[in-house]
Amino acid sequence: MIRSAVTVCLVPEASAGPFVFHGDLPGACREAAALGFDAIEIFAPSGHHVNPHSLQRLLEQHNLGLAAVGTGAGMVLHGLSLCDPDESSRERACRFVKAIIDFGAPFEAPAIVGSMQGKAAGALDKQGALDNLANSLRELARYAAEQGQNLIFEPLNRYETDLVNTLSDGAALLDTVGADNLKLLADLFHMNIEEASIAEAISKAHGKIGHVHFVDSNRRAAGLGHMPYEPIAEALAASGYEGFASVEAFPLPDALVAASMTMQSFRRYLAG
Ligand code: LER
Ligand code: MN
Repeated sequence: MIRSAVTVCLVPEASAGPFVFHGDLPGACREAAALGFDAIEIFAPSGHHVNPHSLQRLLEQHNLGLAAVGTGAGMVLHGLSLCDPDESSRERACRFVKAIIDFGAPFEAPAIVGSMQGKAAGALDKQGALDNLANSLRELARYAAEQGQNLIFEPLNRYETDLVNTLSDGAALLDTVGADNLKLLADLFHMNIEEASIAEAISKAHGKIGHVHFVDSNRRAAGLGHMPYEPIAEALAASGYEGFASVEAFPLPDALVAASMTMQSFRRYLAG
């Protein structure tokens, strides 16, 4: 069974980012539960920002899970990346992600590595950057495995990284890293830009997908663009995907409409 989740951004510097709820964690949990979501996904400034006991109470109160925790604030706030040519900066990037793994683990919520993969961007040759990234991910996947957790790696579109743009690039990286608990994130927005066929890419990544960002072609809520959801849903079902479909979309026309549109599309295409 695929479960639904909705994103909550707690990073003021990312207030223009593609997250449904911003700033108010208790309010977001209340709305998410009222709309029937199973879980929230948090984008936090660090692994130390949210008090785990308060979060536990909040989630219990609303019967919600924690689907995943984003690590992108390491890049947005501190310019950290897991492919950095400087070893001590790379270590800082790994420490930042480890703190988020520690935060998520008691909630069984994996950390997501998206923009923290960094870019080669001329500073490094691409292979050198990919080697650094693979070494960082190997260390982080081992760290997550010690806590019984997956680590989620997200291919991003070409305007955000020059390293890993497609699920098949991601699958090749997973092979290099060689950790069973390292899984891919299929973000339908990035895939709409990069994949020849979103459904075929999902089918080929069979068994390797650990999380889905459920969104439309224009990064608005599912149903407000031209994403071909039927073949995508069929491909996810055929591959036995049982993780979260988490809405990472702009709060347009507002957060509540975006969240409830997504829930309608989730029920239409992915639930049951
Ligand atoms: C994060 O999940 C994402 O999709 C990225 O576009 C953020 O940079
Ligand atoms: Mn995403």
